[in-house]
Parts: sequence; C-alpha cells; structure tokens
Amino acid sequence: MNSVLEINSSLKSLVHEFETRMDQASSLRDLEEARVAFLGRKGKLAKIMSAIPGLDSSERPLAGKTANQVKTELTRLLEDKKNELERLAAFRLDPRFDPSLPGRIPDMGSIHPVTRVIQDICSIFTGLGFDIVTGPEVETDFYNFEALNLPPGHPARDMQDTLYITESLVLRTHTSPMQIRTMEKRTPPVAAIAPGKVYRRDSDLTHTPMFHQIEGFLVDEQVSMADLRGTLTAFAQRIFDPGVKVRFRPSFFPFTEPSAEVDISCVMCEGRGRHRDDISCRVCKETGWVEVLGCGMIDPEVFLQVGYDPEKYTGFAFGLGVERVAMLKYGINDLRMFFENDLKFLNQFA
Ligand code: 2U9
Repeated sequence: MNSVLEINSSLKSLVHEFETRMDQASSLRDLEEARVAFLGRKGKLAKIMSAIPGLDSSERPLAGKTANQVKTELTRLLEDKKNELERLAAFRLDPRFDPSLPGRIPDMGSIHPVTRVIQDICSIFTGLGFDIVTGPEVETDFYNFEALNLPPGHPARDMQDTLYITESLVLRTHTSPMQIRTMEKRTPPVAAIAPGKVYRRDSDLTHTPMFHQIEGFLVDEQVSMADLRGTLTAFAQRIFDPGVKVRFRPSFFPFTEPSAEVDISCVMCEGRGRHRDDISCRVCKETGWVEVLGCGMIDPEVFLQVGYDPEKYTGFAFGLGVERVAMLKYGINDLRMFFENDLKFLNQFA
C-alpha cells in the first residue's frame, strides 16, 4: 500500500471504525483500550502513517496533513465520549440519585383576592380614562385631614381612630391624601384612582387595623352628579354583574357635598332578601340591597386647599373598601380570611 489514495481511504475507514468503537464503549477502560489500539505508538493510525515516508515526495505533504486531521478528529471523539461517560458516572455513583423518582413540582403561587380585586377595579377605571396614582402611607396632618375639610378638633381625627406617629404625622386613615397630592400637581381636566393600604385603630370581627381602599375622582368644567351616577353605575355593573341594580342614598362626608352612599341589589339573593329555599339572606339582612361605595361632589372647600377655582370647576369623588368588595364578589363571610394566609383559602384564587 504505497499510493496516497490507498492511505486516504484507510484513514477514512479508520475514522468510521473509531466512531463505532466509541458508540459501543461503556466504560473509561473501554476508552483507554481504544486509545491504545488507535492512537497508541503501535496503534492503527501509527501503522498507516508509517507508509507515508515511502510515498513519492510530491504526495507526502498532503498525506501527512490528512493523517494529522484524522488524529485530531479521533482525539476529539475520544474526549467527547469521555465527558459523556463521566457525566453518567457522576449520577450513578451518587446514592441519593434515584432516576425513577417523580420530579419535584414547585408550589404554584396565586394572586391574593385583594390584589385581584384591586387589579380588576383598576382595569375598569383605566378603561374609562382614569389614571392610577400612588402615594405615601405615612402622611402629614395636612394631607390626611386638613386639606380634606377635616379641621383640628374634627371627630375623625380622634386618637381612638387614627394611628399617630408624631403629633403631625399619621398612618393614612384613607387613600384621599393621594388625590390631594394629585390635584396639587395637575390642572383639570383630571381623572384618577388611588388604590392602597390604609390604617385605623380598630380590630374586631369586621375591622382590621390595616385594610385596602380605592378612591377616585374626576374634576373638569361642568361635571355633574349625573356624571357621578353614570360612572359608578357602569363600574358596579362591570365589577359585579351587568344585571345588578344600583341606587344612591343621601349621606354625609366632610369632603363631599352633596354626598351619597351607593347600594347594589344583593349579589347573594339577587335582591330578593330571601334565598330560593326561602332562607333569609344574611348578606343584605333581608333588605335586598348591600352598600358598596361612598361618593359625592367634591366640596368647594377642598378645591380651595389645592388651588382650584371652585367657580370654574366641579368634580365628583368616590371611595370603596376593597376587602368588602372581595367578600361580596367571592362570597367570603369572614374578613380575617384575607390576613391569615391559609393556602387552602388562597389557592382557590389560583
Ligand atoms: C378628595 C375629595 C373627595 C372620597 C370619598 C367616600 C366618599 C367613602 C368610604 C367607602 C368605604 C371609605 O373604605 S371605606 O370605609 N369612602 O365613602 N370616599 S367620597 O372623596 C374624596 C377623596 C379625595 C380630594
């Protein structure tokens, strides 16, 4: 075998033969044997290469180059197989590794019902053109009370209800300060909602020291109570059910005049006051109505505090308790469920 063609063809079959050998190798020992047989000093490759010096001098360089490429290729195949076997060996040697065990499935989180209701409400109001604003939970007396027409001495400032940090700093007792801050920064027309945590010194079956509110407002020229009514009716029908009835009852808030409370037909008994089996409805106490919102036309006194001209502008505002809406929407009868973080409860909202 003295021609370059013969040498090339031998080299080619050598690669195929080596590939088969690598496929069949199942231990590092197999690999070492193959290395000696193919790449060793007296191995198959050396044997083929020993014919090169006998070639015509014009053919030698090409044959030598091809032989070197084959050597590199065999070495690479050997390394790859070695890595693969070592990886498998690592698993097999680890007594903790049992490939027959099912995989561990991580627990899936779920969105807290309060968060979900906040998201739903925000998306309804952004759909109506409202912006979402945020603000600090530690507030000054001015933003939490004074600007909202709650002057010093007003009963809502009572130490019984408010968590004071210093004489002039409080944990906000409602989300209204965010609206004051928004009005200070912007000129009408402006429409925004402010969701967030609020704090009160209150703790019993139906009150927690922290709960969530969403308040909203809209200010422009010529805003009327009819705009308030249309907006809140659309909202109630979207968050609860397109079929709910909505009614407005006169009420009082220091920051709105006139003011109203908004009831919807009871979502549990569909406004009948009694369930289909004639058992009385505990949610609406047989009235057929449940309160869901407070609202009103923003008091001109508030406009003066934020520098809006009360002769030029009017606006409406409203507020609701998020936990209360969530209880009605999902039929939850105990407020404490929201704060216990019981996964059996929370996973129902996955
Ligand atoms: C500004 C002006 C007016 C927000 C309003 C209510 C009525 C209201 C309660 C509902 C249930 C709070 O969580 S709750 O206890 N809120 O009834 N809130 S009008 O009026 C504002 C807010 C900001 C500057």
